[in-house]
Amino acid sequence: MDNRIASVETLLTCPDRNYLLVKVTTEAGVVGYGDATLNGRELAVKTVLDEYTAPLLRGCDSGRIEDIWQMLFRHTYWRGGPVLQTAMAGVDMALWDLLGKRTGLPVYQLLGGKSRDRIKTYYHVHGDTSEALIARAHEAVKAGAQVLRYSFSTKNPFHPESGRSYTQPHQDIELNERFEVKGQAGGTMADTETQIARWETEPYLEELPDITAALRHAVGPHIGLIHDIHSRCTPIQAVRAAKELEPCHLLFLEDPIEPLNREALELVRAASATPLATGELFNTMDQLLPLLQRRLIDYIRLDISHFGGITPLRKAAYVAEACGVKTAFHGPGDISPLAHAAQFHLDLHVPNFGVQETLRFDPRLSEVFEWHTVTEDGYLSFEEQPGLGVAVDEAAAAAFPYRKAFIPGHRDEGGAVHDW
Ligand code: KDG
Ligand code: MG
Repeated sequence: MDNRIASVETLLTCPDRNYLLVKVTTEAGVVGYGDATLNGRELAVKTVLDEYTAPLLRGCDSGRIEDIWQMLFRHTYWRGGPVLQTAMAGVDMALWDLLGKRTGLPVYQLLGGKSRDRIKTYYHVHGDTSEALIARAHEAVKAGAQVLRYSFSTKNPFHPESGRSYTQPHQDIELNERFEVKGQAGGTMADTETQIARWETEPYLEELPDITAALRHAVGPHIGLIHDIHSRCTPIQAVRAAKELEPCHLLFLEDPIEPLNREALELVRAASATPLATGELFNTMDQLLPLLQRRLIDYIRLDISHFGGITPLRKAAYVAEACGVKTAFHGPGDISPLAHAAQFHLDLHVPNFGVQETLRFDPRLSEVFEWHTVTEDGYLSFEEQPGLGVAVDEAAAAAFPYRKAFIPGHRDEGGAVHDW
């Protein structure tokens, strides 16, 4: 069989939101797919892939996955950053998918086999008020959820007439009896230009401890609770939040401060025993390594599409294992089912798996992607197939053309830019 790469192509599709897919085909006609979606900057990644990566890869041995990763990372000289790493991720996932299809094995088997039988997941619950949030949490727990990521809206003290108007990002869910979930990421897509919402952190910090305590009381001690501050605190505000949430025993507090201000995590760590998680904005190992070496976090929130693919994510998980840190890979709506599937394979394999964020995609996605997962009692399992196990219908993908969209932004009441 001729395993040399014949072509690397990109497919841009927008069934409900934009996804950029990479398709690698060998001379023997075997095809692999990967996800290269960078929400709000899809065309930049597409240009890298079409103009620079595809010509480099033609004729390479598709089985030399590590070597290709190293070549793409190091021969460009300009390495790292979300655009280049997302492009590499798409190729890397496609090559693992292709290897699985060539050998007839699921990717987790190629990685070294299972360390567990099923994957503990978490979904988002959101309420505009504490009561609404608790009602949502009860529904989720009744449907089998064991871990919940909660968010809420905060009263606007400057404009009380506007009600609860400071809202955190969330991808809330609709539940059915088997805890199959339905919904899409809230507030991650604006049509033609960046939409601006208002945000002030102090009013939110006033409400956070009481709402969390009420939620903990409502769901009892055995449901894992996760809260994502989404970079909205200064370091000292984050210290306050972590200390005040300590009695609520969170599974973890995510991105309490701006993730690239890594040094400041030390302050939060020193101040409280609230477990910490970060990493969804990291693209390369050098961003993560100091946090692991200094034991500043408990969970790594990297995601496969922005960290360069299966090859580096696996290494990051192994290094985390050596440091006693678990995985909680980022699983938002703005990466495609191919990326979620690739993470599920790693979740099954890595010994230090912690929990997996996930969602049920918009039903329109099932026209483009065919994959089979089941979640029962909060645990996900998927049907075994060679490769990643996600079939892509290219004609359906082409029927949903790209629509330019931007991630919304935030400004404070004085009009200054605020983290999202
Ligand atoms: O596009 C941004 C989303 O991926 C992000 O807001 C989701 O923070 C997120 C999470 O933890 O899922
Ligand atoms: Mg997050």
